[in-house]
Amino acid sequence: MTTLQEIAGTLERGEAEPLAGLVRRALDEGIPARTILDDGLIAGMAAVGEKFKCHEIFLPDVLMAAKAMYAGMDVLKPLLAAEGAPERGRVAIGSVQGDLHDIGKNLVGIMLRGAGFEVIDLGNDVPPERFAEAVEKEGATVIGMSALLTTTMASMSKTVSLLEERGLRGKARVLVGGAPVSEEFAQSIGADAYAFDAASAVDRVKLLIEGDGA
Ligand code: B1M
Repeated sequence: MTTLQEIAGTLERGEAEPLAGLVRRALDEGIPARTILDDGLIAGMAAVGEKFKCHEIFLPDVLMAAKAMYAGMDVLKPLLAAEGAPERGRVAIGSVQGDLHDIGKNLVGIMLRGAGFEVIDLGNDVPPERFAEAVEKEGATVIGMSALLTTTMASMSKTVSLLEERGLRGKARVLVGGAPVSEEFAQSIGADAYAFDAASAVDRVKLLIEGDGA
């Protein structure tokens, strides 16, 4: 079994401490941080999701896996967020109202910071008003919303509408992402961009802030 497979399996079993050790071992073996993230941690979490869907495991198991995921991400964080880049713009990110899933959103934050953007992390279960406030009071020029539940995707649309009502669309661009979200959905609610994963979120934010992005 490769170290990456061991990482995925250990995450599935929710073993936080051994997982952190395995991630360190993978780094010592010269495996790049992004590969450990994608083919170890995220692969393990995808398997957790499948097993949860099929009722092979239950909510406490998923929580343990999430805890282990964070233990692994903590080791990788300094490597994913390479220091030293100048600040390039202010991005407010959050998991939308009703949504407590924050691992993907936090990854997006880590990658954006690493690329030199200032990130205001609004946390999870973020109502539309709070996103609007981040533009009005904190000067965010990009709003990044994450949703993992099909039921919470509607909150993205509500946020876009609220930004429009308050005349904030000219001040901040809107990026959306998360497993059930798609390019088509993003277009249907009038978002400016959709990103499939954290790395492409960085590319999209660069375009939104520095390019024409439309
Ligand atoms: Co939940 N959960 N969960 N869960 N959970 C899912 C999402 C689910 C697909 C599992 C399943 O059935 N297979 C399912 C949703 C079904 C649906 O609506 N389509 C589900 C459910 C049903 C639930 C509950 C309702 C369960 C219950 O209570 N009965 C409940 C809801 C709670 C709530 O939010 N109100 C619930 C609870 C939980 C836990 C709290 C136990 C835990 C979350 C812990 C935490 O986040 N701190 C949890 C977890 C861990 C999952 C799974 C297993 C893994 C999610 C994850 O972190 N993936 C998930 C199954 C799955 O996704 N396969 C599942 C790893 C992460 C890196 O990926 O978040 O997709 P992801 O982020 C990706 C991309 O999506 C993208 O970048 C990241 C990769 O680089 N991305 C963005 C994400 N946000 C972005 C924003 C962007 C751009 C890209 O721009 C701003």
